[in-house]
Amino acid sequence: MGDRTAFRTCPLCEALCGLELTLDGEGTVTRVRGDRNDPFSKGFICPKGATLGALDGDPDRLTGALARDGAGFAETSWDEAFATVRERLADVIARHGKDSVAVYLGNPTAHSVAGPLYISAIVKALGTRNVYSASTADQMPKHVSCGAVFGDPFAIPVPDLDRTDHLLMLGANPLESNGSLASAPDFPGRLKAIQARGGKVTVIDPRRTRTAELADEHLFIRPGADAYLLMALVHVLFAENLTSDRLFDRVNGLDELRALVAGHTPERAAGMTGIPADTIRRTARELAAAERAAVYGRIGTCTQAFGTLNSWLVDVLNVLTGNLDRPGGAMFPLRAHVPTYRKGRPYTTGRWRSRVRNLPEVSGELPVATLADEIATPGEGQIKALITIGGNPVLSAPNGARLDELFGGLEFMVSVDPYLNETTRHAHVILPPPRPVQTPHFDFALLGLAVRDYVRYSPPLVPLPDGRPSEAELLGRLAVIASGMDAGTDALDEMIIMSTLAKATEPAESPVHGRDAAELRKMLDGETTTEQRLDMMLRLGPYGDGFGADPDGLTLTRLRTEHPHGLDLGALKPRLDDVLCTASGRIELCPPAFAADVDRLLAAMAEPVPGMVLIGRRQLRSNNSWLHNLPVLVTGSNRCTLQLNPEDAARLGIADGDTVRVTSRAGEIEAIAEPTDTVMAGVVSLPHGWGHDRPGTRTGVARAHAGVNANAVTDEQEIDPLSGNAVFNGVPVTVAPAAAAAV
Ligand SMILES: Nc1nc2c(c(=O)[nH]1)N[C@H]1C(S)=C(S)[C@@H](COP(=O)(O)OP(=O)(O)OC[C@H]3O[C@@H](n4cnc5c(=O)[nH]c(N)nc54)[C@H](O)[C@@H]3O)O[C@H]1N2
Ligand SMILES: Nc1nc2c(c(=O)[nH]1)N[C@H]1C(S)=C(S)[C@@H](COP(=O)(O)OP(=O)(O)OC[C@H]3O[C@@H](n4cnc5c(=O)[nH]c(N)nc54)[C@H](O)[C@@H]3O)O[C@H]1N2
Ligand code: SF4
Ligand SMILES: [Mo]
Repeated sequence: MGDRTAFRTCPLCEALCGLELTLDGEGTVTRVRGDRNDPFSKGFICPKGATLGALDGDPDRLTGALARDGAGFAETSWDEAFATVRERLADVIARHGKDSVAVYLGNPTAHSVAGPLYISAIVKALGTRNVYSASTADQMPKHVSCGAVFGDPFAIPVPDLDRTDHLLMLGANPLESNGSLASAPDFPGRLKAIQARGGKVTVIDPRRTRTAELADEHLFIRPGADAYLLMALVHVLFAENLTSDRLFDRVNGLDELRALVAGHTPERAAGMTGIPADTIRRTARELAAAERAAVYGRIGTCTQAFGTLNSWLVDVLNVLTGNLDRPGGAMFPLRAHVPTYRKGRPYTTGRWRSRVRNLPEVSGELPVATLADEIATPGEGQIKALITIGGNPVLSAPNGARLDELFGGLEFMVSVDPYLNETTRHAHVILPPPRPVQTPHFDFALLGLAVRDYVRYSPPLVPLPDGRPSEAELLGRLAVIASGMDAGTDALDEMIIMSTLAKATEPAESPVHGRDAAELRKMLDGETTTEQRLDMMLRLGPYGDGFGADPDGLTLTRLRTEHPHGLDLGALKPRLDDVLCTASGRIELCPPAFAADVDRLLAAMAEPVPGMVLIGRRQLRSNNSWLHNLPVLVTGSNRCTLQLNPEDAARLGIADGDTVRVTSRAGEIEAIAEPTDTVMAGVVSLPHGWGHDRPGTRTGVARAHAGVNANAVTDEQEIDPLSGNAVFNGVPVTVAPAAAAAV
């Protein structure tokens, strides 16, 4: 067999780029290019996507199940691996109860097909309250704010990049990250297009990033101070009568909000943010004056002590300027795979609390910042066993170094992960998913955040070897084991399909209202039950065929055969009525819990300002902790250095390339210094996801470019209390030359 060309979505980040792959007769990827026929990405590709072949063929990728064997690991059969998991989990639960088993879900579980389809089944079957994920190290503040303001934690407005004239962007660096909570292939190109049509891009960031350099204006901000700036912008809109009443008949809390921001003048914010009061006033005026404007805040605004206030105030600005839910503003994408006839119930948090620190539950999980406490603290409900799925919390969680110590003492740990890395080295059983080209791809989570309505399905390109479970089968099997049943993933899928169809026949607005679920079941198409579930979701969705109700509507087969490069479903459409599901049916502009948290913001003004704070930094040719094993990605600018302002370097006696010691409440690390005026004075920046020098891993390239673990100094005791989110930005540290510190 000769070479062949195949197409699929890149699974690596949130940008949803279409890829064109060349595979040889053995199924090895020999070339990767952008898919020029993808209507959304139009051929765009980044250096990471271009290495998908290297990732797919990485010789360190695990090819079979591993079981702990003394100090190391040995390959074991899949059946034996699952039997061990079944036995050991049952044993821990029998002795310590359900809450003694914790689950940690990492970032790739939000990108995979298997994650969104089986995680809730696993969690439900375990019946544990100890559910943790990378979401509380990332975007949880946005879920909590959208949950309160719009009623739905997934109703996250995205900037309508292609039609806006004015983008105010805080804590985001899409030139490196390629965008987040706003899926936009070629984000950089879309920013340049705003400028080309005469619009303005403003970036607020403690670093002059590549995005800031591209922008028309960049304002340095002291880390963690965004809420002061945002409050002041709202203040100016009210004080100068710059608000638009376009949405005022849809909102509650306008007067409360006006009163809340009354004292938050630009002068007050200037002291905290380092941005002059005049500049804040001008920024508010420009935002209000722009015909079509969007405010967009990302991880820099979430992973800090006031993450929820920031996330909320970003949308407050979009509402007050009349830009929410209109073209060129901030809009709600319409997902092809989620029915619109079913409204959610209003969102609440705190339905239960964590055992040790009494932190509220959010979206069914507890903050990853308290995972270590729950493992370390004896008593009823103490975590004794852990399931990790696509996560590397030793390098990604706040004070991951503490987890690194604690994981070694767990009675049982099982990891679903393709690598033997810093986290999975503690597991007793590792269940590796197959290669990317052997795996189907559908962006359940990200399609709801895309800046155009769009859908694409990527079937597996290479068949699985006999007996090798897909990731769906791995996770399905874990769910079945957790529930104590003795069945396969197919049986679980069958139950889920039948109950979903039965429920879908009930609402009067449903396209299959009153129909027979068993008949609908027979109509489902797909080579696996995973594909049949996807077919079901698409057919019940807003563009779906409604199982024949709309003969021209979408089915999985139609998507696959007629739109192998993806289907563009048009620019974002106003859909506030569909989305709003607060108890009042209105936009809650001033939720009481958020207003109350402003007291904390005021109190923080009286606290001493730390002399030096740590922030993070993403790099184009990296992806959190797990692309460092690809030789082409760990060279050049992709380096784990501690950036600091030359003024600070001079004051501390630190020269370029010196080893410096960074100390915080949580820990201490040594890193190589890189003075640069792109970082504001008083701030140091270290990328996360490095620190590949732990013993017992099987990632040779990463080990040779180990770097240091930034999360050995971030502090798990600091959180944003409303969301429980980790604080990675604004961590107080001291920095000194390593030699001097040693004396
Ligand atoms: N190449 C690459 N791409 C990635 C990833 C990766 O690791 N590498 N990770 C992926 C993931 S998991 C995510 S969540 C996304 C994140 O995507 P982005 O949100 O775009 O992430 P960053 O590039 O880290 O940009 C955050 C910016 O916030 C700034 N910042 C830090 N503290 C503050 C602050 O207090 N206030 C303000 N206003 N800004 C602050 C930082 O200097 C940084 O420039 O990227 C995804 N894409
Ligand atoms: N200091 C600091 N820390 C941070 C951040 C920061 O900005 N600063 N960012 C935070 C953010 S935004 C995030 S999202 C988290 C990420 O936190 P995590 O998700 O815990 O960390 P990752 O490094 O993304 O680890 C991904 C793991 O999934 C595995 N994997 C890759 N592909 C697959 C797959 O297809 N299936 C399965 N089952 N596993 C797979 C990889 O081998 C790796 O072990 O880190 C957070 N940590
Ligand atoms: S931008 Fe993201 S989705 Fe696009 S090629 Fe790069 S890693 Fe893949
Ligand atoms: Mo993330």
